[in-house]
Amino acid sequence: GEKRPIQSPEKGSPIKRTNFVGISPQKELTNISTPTDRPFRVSIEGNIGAGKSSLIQYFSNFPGIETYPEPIDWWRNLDGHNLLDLLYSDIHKWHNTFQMYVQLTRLKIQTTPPKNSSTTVQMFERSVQNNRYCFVEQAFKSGILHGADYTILNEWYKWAKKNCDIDLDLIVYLRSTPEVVYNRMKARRRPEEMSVKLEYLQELHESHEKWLMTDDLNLNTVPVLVLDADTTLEEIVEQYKINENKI
Ligand code: D5M
Ligand code: MG
Repeated sequence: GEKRPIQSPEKGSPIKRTNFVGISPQKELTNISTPTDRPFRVSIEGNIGAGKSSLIQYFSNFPGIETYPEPIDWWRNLDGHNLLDLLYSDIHKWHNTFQMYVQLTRLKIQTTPPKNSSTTVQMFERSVQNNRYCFVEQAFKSGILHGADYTILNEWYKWAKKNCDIDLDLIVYLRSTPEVVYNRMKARRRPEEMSVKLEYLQELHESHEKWLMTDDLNLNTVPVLVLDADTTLEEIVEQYKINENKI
């Protein structure tokens, strides 16, 4: 069920966690719990190019951890349709279509039972929650998504949250600077993303910040481990190791 930290901030005055690296102090002692009936669920969150896939890849070799990279190949080839390419070719036209499918694929993945009985951790690259509070929120705010589509997506989200077990136990936020990830994205040269502007990454950064760096319990009640993702993968992993014993 719902997990609540002891203190809830006054409405309208969210606590900013500035440059925080480590587990949210508000939630550290009260909020991290190990479920008994299923593996511990972690989602890796962060902007485009923050290093989520690399971190997931790194942990895929650990015993007991099952990793679930974003199913980007499903989005790129849905019965011959490249939804990611459509999205960036005309974002106003295709955003809602893209969300409908991304949401479905994330829901499928996040409700997947563990493949092995020895699995103790399921680690996801992004989440159903991410769709709702990052991409959908950003798109609505910036006028990409019509209010009707926004409302429908939110209704789907609310229904899924209530009727499917999509709870997360920990969010790892790879926190980055938009300019840094913009350069990484350009260097990665994924063809579909070549037209993506810095402003888009800035908006996504803001939606991540609002979702994960303020203590608005309407947006997030899952404990957040914040790592500085402007550094190299080695340094990110080092930060993860330092915090490992707290988890
Ligand atoms: O890359 C994943 C790519 O997929 C990137 O171009 C963002 C895009 N993406 C992922 N989820 C969404 C949603 N929900 N809406 C719109 N676009 C999305 P990565 O480098 O893993 O972030
Ligand atoms: Mg990725």
